[in-house]
Amino acid sequence: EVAAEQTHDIGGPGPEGKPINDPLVTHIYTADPSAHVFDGKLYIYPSHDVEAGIPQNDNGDHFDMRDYHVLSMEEPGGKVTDHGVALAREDVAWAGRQLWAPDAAEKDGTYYLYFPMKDKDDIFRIGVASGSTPYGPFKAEPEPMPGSYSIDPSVFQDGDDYYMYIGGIWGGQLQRWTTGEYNPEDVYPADDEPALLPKMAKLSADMKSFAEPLRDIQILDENGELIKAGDNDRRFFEAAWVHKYNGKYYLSYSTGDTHYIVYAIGDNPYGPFTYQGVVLNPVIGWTNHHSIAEFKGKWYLFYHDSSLSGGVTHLRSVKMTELTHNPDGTIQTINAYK
Ligand code: FUB
Repeated sequence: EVAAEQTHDIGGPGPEGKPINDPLVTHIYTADPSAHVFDGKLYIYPSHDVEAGIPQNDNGDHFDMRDYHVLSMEEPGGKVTDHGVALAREDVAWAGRQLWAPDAAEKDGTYYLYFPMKDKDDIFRIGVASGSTPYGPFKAEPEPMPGSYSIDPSVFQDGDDYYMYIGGIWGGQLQRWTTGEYNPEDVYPADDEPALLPKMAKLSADMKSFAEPLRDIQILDENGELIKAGDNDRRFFEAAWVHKYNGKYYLSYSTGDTHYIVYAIGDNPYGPFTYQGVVLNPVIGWTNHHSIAEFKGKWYLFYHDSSLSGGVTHLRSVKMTELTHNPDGTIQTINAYK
């Protein structure tokens, strides 16, 4: 079902102080765009932001989303189609609250939607749902992925292998899993200790579980040392995303409270990854969350900001803009505004 269609502008520059790029859609609020090309068409799997009337706090309770819509487009800058509700909270047996940043993958003609949500005990888990089209509807498995926790799943396909990356601190609860078991207390390293790291694992052949234990993804500085917890401009916060360019693996992520999207480069999907620099400078709104994908021969950054809602942090809109890899493999930093 086509709920809305809209054209948009991904070119710049806009007037002084205004966003360079238009929201991809304006009839709903959308965030955390995970982009993939399936059958030559671009599909975006965003969060669907709503005003739930919940006061803002550091746990992100105000991000109380209830369903997902999938967006698609045939051409960059072309018409955007909203395919309507692809999965709703009430269709998930283990549902508690807060449908946060999702991602999707395709294998053998089946499409998988991966989503973080709090279970009935208010613990974030990763769910999986599947369907026969890229835009759903998706049918959720009755239980979360075994052994899954925290938020922001993203799936990277490398040949025949699929890898899931997860994690987010603060409201994303990663700091409650430092022993491997859930601990309701928040345990953070000291500023001069290594930062908490995102986790990853290869997916099983049926795409519904981890094929191996989740492991840390090491993010190193220029001296080969793990980035420290107090290095807020560079340490991992949430929104891990992996893309491959010229045989190298790029891990990009949000630094959360310093509001950057940054990236690190490695030689394989497991890392280690060495920090390189900033992909996207801070945007309007607290969160910064992105994906990177190649579409029709060009690379794009998919991101969000809160410009459409006048700066309301939990009412965001997804956007896209071109991303450039330099000849040496580094990425040119993007400013969302003039
Ligand atoms: O959209 C809810 C949460 O906000 C996401 O899971 C985080 O990455 C942040 O964007």
